[in-house]
Parts: sequence; C-alpha cells; structure tokens
Amino acid sequence: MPSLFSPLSINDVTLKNRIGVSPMCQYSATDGMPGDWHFVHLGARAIGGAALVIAEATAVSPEGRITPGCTGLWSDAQGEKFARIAHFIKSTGSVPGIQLAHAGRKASAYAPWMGVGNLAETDAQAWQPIGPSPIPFGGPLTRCPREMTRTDIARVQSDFVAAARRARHAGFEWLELHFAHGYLGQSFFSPIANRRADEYGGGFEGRARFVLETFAAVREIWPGRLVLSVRLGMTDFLPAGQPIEESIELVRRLKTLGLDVIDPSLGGNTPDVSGVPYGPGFMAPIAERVKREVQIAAAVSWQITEPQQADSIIRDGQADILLLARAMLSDPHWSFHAAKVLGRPDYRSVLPPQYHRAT
Ligand code: 536
Repeated sequence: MPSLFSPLSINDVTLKNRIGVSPMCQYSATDGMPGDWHFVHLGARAIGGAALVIAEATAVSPEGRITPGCTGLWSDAQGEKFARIAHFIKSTGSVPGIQLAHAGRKASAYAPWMGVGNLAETDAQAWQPIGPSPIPFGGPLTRCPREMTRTDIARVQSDFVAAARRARHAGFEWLELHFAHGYLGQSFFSPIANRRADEYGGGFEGRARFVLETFAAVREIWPGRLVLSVRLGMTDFLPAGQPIEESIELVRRLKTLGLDVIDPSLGGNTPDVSGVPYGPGFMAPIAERVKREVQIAAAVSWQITEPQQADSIIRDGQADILLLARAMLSDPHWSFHAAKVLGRPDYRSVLPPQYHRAT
C-alpha cells in the first residue's frame, strides 16, 4: 500500500488516507452564508476520495471577511448551512473541517475576478479594516487599517471562540485557525505589520500574544477528541520579516497549549514575494523542519500536484498530511487517480460504490 493511502489517527479522528483538501476561498457567499456552490464544491471533493475536506477561510465577524463574498460563522443561520455541508462530507467517509479566519488589514478587497485590491471606499459594500497598527498592507491593498484597541482585541478573540462553538455544533471534526498569509493573526506576529507599543507588540512575547491567547481561548471549547490545527506563516522570506526560528518557537508554545497539527505556510505580510522559493513542493523542507524541531504532526501544501511526489513526502516523513488546493481544482478525483498511478490494487475503492465503474 502506498504511504499516501495509509490511515492516520489524531485524537479520536481517523483520516482514511493522507490526502486533504486545503481551504480555498470561493468568494461566492451572500452575507457570509455558504450556499449550493459551497455544498457542491466541497461535497464533490469528499466524493473524490480525500480523507479530509477543509472549508474555506470563514470569517469570525463581518469585518473579518477578505471580500464581501467570503463565508462567515458569526451567526447561527450560517452554522446551519455549514451543518448540511459537514454532514454530507462525513457521510462519504471523509472528515469535515473548517478554517476560521479574520482578514485584518487585508480585508475589504475585491474577489479576484471582480477587481484588484481594496474595494473603493465609496462602494456600499466596503468597510473599514482593522489591524495591529495603522499601516496599509501595500501594493494594491492601499486602505489604512484602524489600529485595534484592547477592546477590539478582546472582541475578536471572543468572535473566534463563538465561531468555533458554531463549527462544533455544525458537526466539523477538524478546526483550523488561519494565522497565515498576512491576515490578522499573522499580522500581529509580524514585525512588518505590528508596530504596537503595548503588550501586543514589540519583541517575540508581545507579537506572539494575540495568536497564543486566541488559540488558548478556542482550545478551551474545542473538544480534545477532535483536531485543532493552525495555519501559520513560517516566514516571508524577507530580511525584515520574522525569523523562521521565531515561528518555530511560536509553534512550540502552541503545542504546549494543545495544538494537534501545524499547517505551515507563507507569512504574506507584504506584497513583496521576491524571496519566496516557488517550485514543486517548496514548503516540504519547512514542514519537515517544524515537525522535527517541535515533534508535532505537520501538514504540507503548496505546489504539490504529482502522486509520486506526494507519496514520497509522506514516505520520507517530511509531513503527515498533504493539503491540496489547485490540484483538487483541476481534478476533484485526484485521490482516485493517484491510487491508480501508484499501483494501489483496490484503487476503485477510493471512490464510493456509485462511482465504482470509473476508469
Ligand atoms: C494565497 N491566497 C490565500 C488566501 C486567499 C487568497 C490567495 C487565503 O489564505 N485565504 C496566498 C498565500 C500567501 C500569501 C498571499 C496569498
């Protein structure tokens, strides 16, 4: 059996293989409500044989959306819509997951096919983004965030807890907190975005505080039998960003607080991506390093498209779980095709019985 198809248990959750669907923004919600699009998009990928399907970056409050079309979990009505999706994913034998997010200073933007950068301030759908410091992201995101007060910080943290409770009631078994890509959690940790003079800024302890406090508050209400992961930008690959050693130390602290899985990614705190070493599987060495130095289960994503490459990342112990996005867009049945290519004799069983005549 290829390593890619070995099961993995974390707490009381068992993944039937190592293939997960990474959260992918669809910009297709109305008032934060997931609709038929999300049901079919996520449901189809669960049918396709992935062991884990994580719903897109879902905002904990309206101002935490990236775009007006982002999903949210700030209301019980949104929770009910998500429950249908979670239950369907579960019925296919896949684990339903969701990523909770707050876009911070990168909020109030156009969906990629609607425009570039921030919504015009005169647009009725635009809103005032918030962030650790009044510094715009830059590039096409020109809008200056309002510096968060201590009250704002406490409110956003309780929004994360309330959304996590709704995710649990909706039937999700895997919760990921999005602290990467320059969004709110990441921006508090970044010396590029965070210039605060209070206890939420400054050195490592101050810049790590928002992430650690938010994680600890969610951990209190998220059951120990389920899985809690964090997507953390490990580095911006720029000299002015946080050193990767700081990020590894943050993962160490998160582990002490009960982190189950680290999902390493890019910092994304500036529009300058000149240092990012793009190429097939370029995050795998970073996942491997965090996994080894912190002794924690790790996911890996970014430019993983080939079954052989995916299988060797698992076989060599660089990561425990693959989170695929673009590969899943081009082929929702990626797992089935991977099983075939890797010579799994019962590759047809990757798909449900309704699809057993697939070739
Ligand atoms: C990739 N993206 C990540 C998104 C949505 C937009 C595209 C997200 O995490 N919700 C990206 C990665 C790293 C830095 C910038 C953008």
